[in-house]
Amino acid sequence: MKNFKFHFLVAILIISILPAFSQHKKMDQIMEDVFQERDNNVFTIRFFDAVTGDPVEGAEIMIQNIGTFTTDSAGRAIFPRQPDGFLKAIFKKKGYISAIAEIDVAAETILRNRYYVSPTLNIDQFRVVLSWDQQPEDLDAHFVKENSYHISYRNTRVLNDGSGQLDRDDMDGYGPETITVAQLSPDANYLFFVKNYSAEINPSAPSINSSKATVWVFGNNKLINTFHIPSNVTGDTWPVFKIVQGQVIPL
Ligand SMILES: [Ca+2]
Repeated sequence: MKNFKFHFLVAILIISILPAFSQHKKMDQIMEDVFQERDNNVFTIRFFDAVTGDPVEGAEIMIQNIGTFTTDSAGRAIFPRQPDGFLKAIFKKKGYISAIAEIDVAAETILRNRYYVSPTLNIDQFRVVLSWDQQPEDLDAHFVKENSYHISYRNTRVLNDGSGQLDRDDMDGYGPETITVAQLSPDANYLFFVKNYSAEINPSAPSINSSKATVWVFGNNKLINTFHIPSNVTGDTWPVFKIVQGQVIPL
C-alpha cells in the first residue's frame, strides 16, 4: 500500500478524481501541441520546473540554426516546423541551471516535447531528476545513504534534520520526480534506483523497459550526469548509479 500518498488524499472522492485530472491535463497539453503543429505549421517544446512541476515562463530558448524564443506562461517555446532530425535548444533563465534540450523530430513530429529544468543549487546541494514517457503512470525515485536514510515517497519525504527531501512524487506519467539533498558526505556510500510502482500494484502495467526513463544528476550547481534507461532492465527496478567517495558511478 502506498500509504504516504494516501495520507494526503483524505476523501475517497479526491482519491478518484485527482490523478485522473492531472493525467488529463498532461494529455490536454499534448493534444493542444499536436493541433498547433498541424494548424499553424509550428513545433512546441515545453519547459517545467523540476522541483514544483510548474511551467517556466520567460526563459530564453536558443534553438540552433533557427532562432531565439521566449517561453510563455505555459512554459512553451513555439517555433517553425522543421524536417526530421535532431535539434539542440539551449535553455537559459536567471535562477535556473542552464540546460541543453535535445529535440528529436521524427515522422514530422517531436517525439517528446517536455523538458524539466533545475532551479540553481548551492554548491553543496545534490539533486536527481527523473522523467519518463506516458507509461507506466507511476515510477518512483529512491535515494539511499548506506546505514542512514532512504528517501522515497514511502519514507521521510523530508528527512528529520531537513538535509534531504523528495521534492515531487509524480504518479501520472512523464515526471518530473525529484530528490534534493543538502550535502553528500565524502565518506558515505549512496545508491539511486528507480522502481515501477505501477507494476507493483498491477502486474499487467507496462514494464519499466518501455518507460524511456531518463535521470539527470546535478551537483556543484551544474548538470553532472545524464542516464537513459537501458533496454535490458529485468524486473521492476532500474539501478541507476551509486556514489562512492563523492564519485557518481553508473550501474
Ligand atoms: Ca512516483
